[in-house]
Amino acid sequence: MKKKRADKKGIKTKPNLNVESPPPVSRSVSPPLSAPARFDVSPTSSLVAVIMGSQSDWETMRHTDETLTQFGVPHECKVISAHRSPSLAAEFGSTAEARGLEVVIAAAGGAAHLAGVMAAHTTLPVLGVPMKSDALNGMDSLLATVQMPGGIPVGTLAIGKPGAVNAALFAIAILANSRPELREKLHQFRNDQEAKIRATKL
Ligand code: RP5
Repeated sequence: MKKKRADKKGIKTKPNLNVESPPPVSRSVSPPLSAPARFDVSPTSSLVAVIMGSQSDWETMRHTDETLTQFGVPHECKVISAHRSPSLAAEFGSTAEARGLEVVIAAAGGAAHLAGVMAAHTTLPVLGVPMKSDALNGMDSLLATVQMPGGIPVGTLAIGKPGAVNAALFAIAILANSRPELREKLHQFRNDQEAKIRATKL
């Protein structure tokens, strides 16, 4: 229970609430942080979008680009940051399906929220690639990407280059469900891989 204030003689007193309020401060209402500009929703020939939080991620994500190119999968690569360009991220995610994309691959490092933000805005399959960060070797990126709340899935791949390559192969496997020619290329890829292992002499 709260005790009432008491003066030095022990007589209980009420707090003085008659304090003059300070003069009103003039306020102006600021415009929104970033005015939403509509993303170009015109259809794309790309089946896969490869997006990354920074240009510094390209050194890793070029392996996704190269793998998709190797399989002849039409794709587009863009820098979109969940934190530095939040409106663009929301626009890209929410228009991805209407543009004709079928898979989104999203790479980010550190507080890596890009894949999660994409998944929040689209029901297309979203594959997350955690970048190997300087500070924590990619553990931060991995946990930020993989620990999604139930209901908003992100398929998270390995940290760095293996994840970048596998994100492309996973996207191709998804597309191959309705494209026999891609299924055939995937089988050939696996066979070539095995042949190399069998032929390895130490
Ligand atoms: C993330 O922050 C990016 O995905 C990148 O991995 C990391 C560092 O970005 P930069 O400071 O190199 O632009 O958003």
